[in-house]
Amino acid sequence: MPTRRNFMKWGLVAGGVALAGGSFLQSASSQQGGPCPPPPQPLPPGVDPMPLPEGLPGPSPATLPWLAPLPIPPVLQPVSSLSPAPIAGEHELQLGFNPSLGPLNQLFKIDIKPGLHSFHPQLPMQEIWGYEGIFPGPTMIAHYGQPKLVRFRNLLPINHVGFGVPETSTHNHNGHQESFSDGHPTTFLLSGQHRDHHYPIVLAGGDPNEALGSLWYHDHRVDFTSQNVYRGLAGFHLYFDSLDSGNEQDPNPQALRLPSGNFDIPLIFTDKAFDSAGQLYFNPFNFDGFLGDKWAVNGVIQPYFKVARRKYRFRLLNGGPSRLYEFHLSNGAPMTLIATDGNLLTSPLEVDHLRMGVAQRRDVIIDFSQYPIGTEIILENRLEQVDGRKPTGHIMNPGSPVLKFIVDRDAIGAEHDFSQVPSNLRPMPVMDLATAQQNQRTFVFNRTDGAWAINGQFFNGNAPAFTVTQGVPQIWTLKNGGGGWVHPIHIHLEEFRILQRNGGLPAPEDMGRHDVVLLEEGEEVKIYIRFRTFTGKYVMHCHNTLHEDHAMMVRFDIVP
Ligand SMILES: [Cu+2]
Repeated sequence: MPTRRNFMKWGLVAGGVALAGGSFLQSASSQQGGPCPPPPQPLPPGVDPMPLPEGLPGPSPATLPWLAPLPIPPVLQPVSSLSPAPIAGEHELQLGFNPSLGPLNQLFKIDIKPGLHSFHPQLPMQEIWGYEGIFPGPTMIAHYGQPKLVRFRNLLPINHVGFGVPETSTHNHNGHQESFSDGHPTTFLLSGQHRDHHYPIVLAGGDPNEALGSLWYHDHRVDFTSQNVYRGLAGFHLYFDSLDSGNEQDPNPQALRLPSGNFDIPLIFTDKAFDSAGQLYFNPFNFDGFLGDKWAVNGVIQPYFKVARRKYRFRLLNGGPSRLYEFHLSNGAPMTLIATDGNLLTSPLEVDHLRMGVAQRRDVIIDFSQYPIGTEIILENRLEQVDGRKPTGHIMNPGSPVLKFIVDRDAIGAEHDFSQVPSNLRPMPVMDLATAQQNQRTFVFNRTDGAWAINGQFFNGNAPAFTVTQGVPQIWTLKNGGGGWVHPIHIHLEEFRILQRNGGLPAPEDMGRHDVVLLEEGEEVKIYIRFRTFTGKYVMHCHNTLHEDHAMMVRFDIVP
């Protein structure tokens, strides 16, 4: 799908249309099914085969890949006190909650504020919005049995001009937490206000098999989520327990000892666009979805990451706003998938690609010990997509170069690899399907009157569309209402299991626990879910944040 504009773009970045065009044509002809396609050739530096997305005023300024290292967000540290003191009574479940500091009652503070950010050395430093003023925000770490309270303070400028609104509601995505602390879209903070979110870090149903892993937190302000998250309001929240303990030298015989510490790397992928002056560009009026033409990983465009010859755990997150990815390694090597939506599978799965809708997470192990020093491997996105509706169906090879791994040292001394990838990870919780069969609901996600609806209804945050009895197992059917759209559907408070996809069994990588399910064109899935521990208001919505902002969200209330 080359366009004149794309050839111009490649010419700009590669300094020669002939070089870029030749490489593209070779790979394009191989995709069209010749009898003996030539092997894919690596692209010259700076060349991206992805067509320019629709709806941008023009290509973003040229940037060379691999100029900047991959940033790793800092870990959020506790504070000794908060002033004014938190109010215990406003929290539903006060398990372990005690405003006086103790080892089980950690206090944290996050200021939501502007900060200066570099997306790339060839683009100007510019203002973003971030938790603690940085993007990605500081990584929060949680341990089961250690409840905590986080004070979110909105310090965004009240007189802000441009996309984004200085009003925020912070959602702990996939967290099992009370409604008050969930980040409901309509209970947002105005500039100058704060709100204390209590994260009890409890297991749903008290079941250790329900332990969570790779969560993230992001803005959820009704109607403006896409803009505020695009400006930078997103960060990781990683949960650990006695199995997935975050210590590859854990002496506990139950511990999985997955790669940990400096070898446990969160990666948030966000596609961005920039205007001719190099300033971040967004179009909130494209209700189909917004695509950028630059590949940012942890906030930096096409970074490199120097690795030791050992195993690493990567926690991949599609940070949106709208694009789907299909990640491959440029050398064709498999990756070991250990978790979907951050939740450990029963056993590892070898995969050669990762297809991810917005807000989905995939944890993989890559073992670099098999490669000599000097090896370079590129993580590519091969899924061609030119608009917010859906991918074109074309798998590019080679794909867009997103992140480069450079094997640059042996793993010796402090980097010695004590980690393992056990053949058994975490068992799945038991399902009560007999009861669930008697409690079924169907939701259709479709386009209505130029916006986005669920069962024909637009979002109303002020009243529940339906109620669900706490603890009762349910089967929900989620249907893509058609029209050629893809919807990544996210449910708050509890995870679900995919029972069926289009009437058949789910794929192996769908067999884990999820909080997002991708409904591709015409698809229908049946899921098993139940809502435990808390009551109150929660939401389900499309996580193409442009769809979410234009009403594809439903409030439901959990009742005793
Ligand atoms: Cu959608």
